[in-house]
Amino acid sequence: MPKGSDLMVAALENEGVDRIFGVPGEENLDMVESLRNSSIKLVLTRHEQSAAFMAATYGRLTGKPGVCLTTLGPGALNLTTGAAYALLGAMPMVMITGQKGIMKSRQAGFQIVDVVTAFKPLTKMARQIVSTATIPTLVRDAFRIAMEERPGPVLLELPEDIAGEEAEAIAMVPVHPIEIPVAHRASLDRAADMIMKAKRPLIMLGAAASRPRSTAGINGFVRRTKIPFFTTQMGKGTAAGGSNLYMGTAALSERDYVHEAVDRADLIIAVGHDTIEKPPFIMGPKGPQVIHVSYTPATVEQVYFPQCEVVGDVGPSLELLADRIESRLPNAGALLPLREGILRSISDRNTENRFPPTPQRIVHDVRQVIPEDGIIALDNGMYKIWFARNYRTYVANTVLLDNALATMGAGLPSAMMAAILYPQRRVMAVCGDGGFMMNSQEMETAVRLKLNLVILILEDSAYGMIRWKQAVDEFPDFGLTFGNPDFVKYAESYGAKGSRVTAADGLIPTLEAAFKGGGVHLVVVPVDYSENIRVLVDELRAKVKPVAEPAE
Ligand SMILES: Cc1ncc(C[n+]2csc(CCOP(=O)(O)OP(=O)(O)O)c2C)c(N)n1
Ligand SMILES: [Mg+2]
Repeated sequence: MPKGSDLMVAALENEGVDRIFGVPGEENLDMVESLRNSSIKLVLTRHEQSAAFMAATYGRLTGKPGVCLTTLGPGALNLTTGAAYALLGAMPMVMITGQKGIMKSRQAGFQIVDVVTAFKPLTKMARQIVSTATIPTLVRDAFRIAMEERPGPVLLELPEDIAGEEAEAIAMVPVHPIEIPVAHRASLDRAADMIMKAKRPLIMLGAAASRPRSTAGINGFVRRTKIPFFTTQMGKGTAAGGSNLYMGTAALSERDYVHEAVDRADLIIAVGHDTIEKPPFIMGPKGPQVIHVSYTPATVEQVYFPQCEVVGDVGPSLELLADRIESRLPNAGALLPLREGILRSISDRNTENRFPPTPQRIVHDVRQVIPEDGIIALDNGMYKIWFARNYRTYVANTVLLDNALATMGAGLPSAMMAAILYPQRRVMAVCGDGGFMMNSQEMETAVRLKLNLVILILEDSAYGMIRWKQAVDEFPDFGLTFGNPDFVKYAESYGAKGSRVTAADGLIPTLEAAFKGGGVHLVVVPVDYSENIRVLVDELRAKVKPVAEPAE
């Protein structure tokens, strides 16, 4: 006779789950035993937070929920940041947590936290499983909810007595494909009319444009309309940035070079914009009109209130929109003359030979060693603005960054997930010395899994981004510096390799050798952050007043 945990694992197999990330506790032991007898691999991590970051990244990259597993109380609560990461970032994820038995209580209140309630504001659904009979339907529902637009995390709590209880063999709920409806004809006609009347149209590609299902239709729309485009931080790569229509990425909310185009546009077609991102531009009473094209209606904010909405499956809806306007847009390229100036300003001084290198030089050098389909996964720190702004992308989802929760600590786990999914591609985690140390213990997991992965650490011995903001706000320099371990020895102690860059022209050969050598290789490079003030404050302030805002 099957037990509850067997049904749970069968239901996960029914969903096509191949891996579960996590740290089991004694309340999960039935589940672990059922997994041992299944086709699903249990991938142990060294902290539940990284299990959640990995599962969420699986969801982000595949469109199907990633799954993570923890025990009750302390283990479950370690998932909170990962849940918020998936919720804000719209990444499908299923979390399975243990709990003490619910039919008898022989340990009183020991370790018991109301996990389901704690996760209500961090999930699309959080439910306790109270009977084995409901497992197949609850799991099916959990996966549907996690996946459907707007995607996000769900939590199922499996108490240990339900997991261990003998159960009737119950049939699984078959999985079938679900198509998303295409936008209504009236909204397409209205949008087409606005675009044909626009004098200076511009496309913006936002976070939802990066969904694996959207990218083909978006590329077609850009190619057929020939309207120039810019991206948000999380929309990078959705249409080939190598194209001659790419105008830049909005890493700041205003007054960066890309905003020269934004400010002059009279119409912005915002494809997949999700207002969880730090605003890529600020709408005002006088600014450009906005057409919101996405899977779900716009969220109206003080800074975003579109005048027209095209709601439906983004790729096919854009195809229908392109059918209406292709070859009927005499002004499509009106903003293109600004392109060269914007891109030139951004690549300014990116081969300068000073040591320690500037962020611009580091971005430039990283691009040299990452092929077009290679993936970089950024943690959160000052360098994220530089990479978002300066790093050109050619393929969707090749820059994994978090401009939603913007949490530190996700860089390494998200890179590890990418390395698992794409073993043939070069994958690099880019971390600050602060953010890396928040989940550096996962080096052991990466080594154990025999991943090919380069970890680049930018060392300034400080929480540099906050130190920058402190200086911008004219506070004295205080309280934001720290010491670091010897990163090379630290890597070696995990059985990884480690290298330190010691000259301006040393980064490219060190990274190249690290990729060629294979395995897990940590490369540490000191960074000269004086450019943060020179470019992102002084230069942009001189260009247009007042000062630029930091990214979070
Ligand atoms: C978990 C978490 N804690 C704090 C912050 C606030 N924060 C944003 S960037 C940053 C500093 C990052 O330092 P580091 O990783 O060394 O990168 P750097 O800016 O120095 O390049 C901090 C503390 C955050 N975003 N996430
Ligand atoms: Mg730092």
